[in-house]
Amino acid sequence: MKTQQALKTRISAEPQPIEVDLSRTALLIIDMQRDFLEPGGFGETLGNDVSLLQAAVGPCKAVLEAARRAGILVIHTREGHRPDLSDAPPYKIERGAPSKRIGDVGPMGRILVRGEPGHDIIPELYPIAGEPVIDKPGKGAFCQTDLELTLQNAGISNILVCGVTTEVCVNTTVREANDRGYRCVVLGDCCASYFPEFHDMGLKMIKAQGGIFGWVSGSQEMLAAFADADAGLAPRFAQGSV
Ligand code: TIU
Repeated sequence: MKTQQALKTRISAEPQPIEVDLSRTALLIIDMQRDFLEPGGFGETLGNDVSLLQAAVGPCKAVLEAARRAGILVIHTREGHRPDLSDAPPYKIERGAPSKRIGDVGPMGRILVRGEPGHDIIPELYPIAGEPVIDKPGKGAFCQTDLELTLQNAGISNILVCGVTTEVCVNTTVREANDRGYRCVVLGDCCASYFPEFHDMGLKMIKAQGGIFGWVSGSQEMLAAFADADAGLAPRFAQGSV
């Protein structure tokens, strides 16, 4: 992070706008890996149409570039396992009837295994120096990782969440983060699912009941919030920002 100075802004969101200090805000990009977004990876072995996830790439890239310009902490996650699969629960490997199982060799290397081409983040959103990459064995990014330590060390209290899939790793991570005291703003068009109806419901679940797990916004709203902060408009929102 380039600055620790308060950089307050207001994000238009549902169920209500949220005022945040960008110096205490991280962008968390969940599992934008070739294994989920490209043919021949884990997502496709499960029987999914991976092209559905492409919709999130452009909006995610726009927010990523704005976050980098603003100097906020950017964190990427990757779902995957050790080559010996010692951190993969047996049921995760055995369950269902995928065309290839975790650890099998596919066109992008071994499915969902760290170090393989398919496990890597897509080129459009590739991490740059200074952006932590959290490898996670499960769906939630807090489970058996050092994400929380990384957030604490950076003084983060707000998380902007993007990535795939909306109802699986995004939802699980938001629920984990919410219970740990983080304010999560999920950028809806920066997330995607193999099931459009699950994407819609996944977002609705987060913002229902007064924002039971967090807030839902979008890339355009977030870009406007970055621009407001950049233009020095934010002080009018200073009261009560977090
Ligand atoms: N299958 C599915 O929808 N998702 C996952 O297995 N992982 C993530 O969401 N990253």
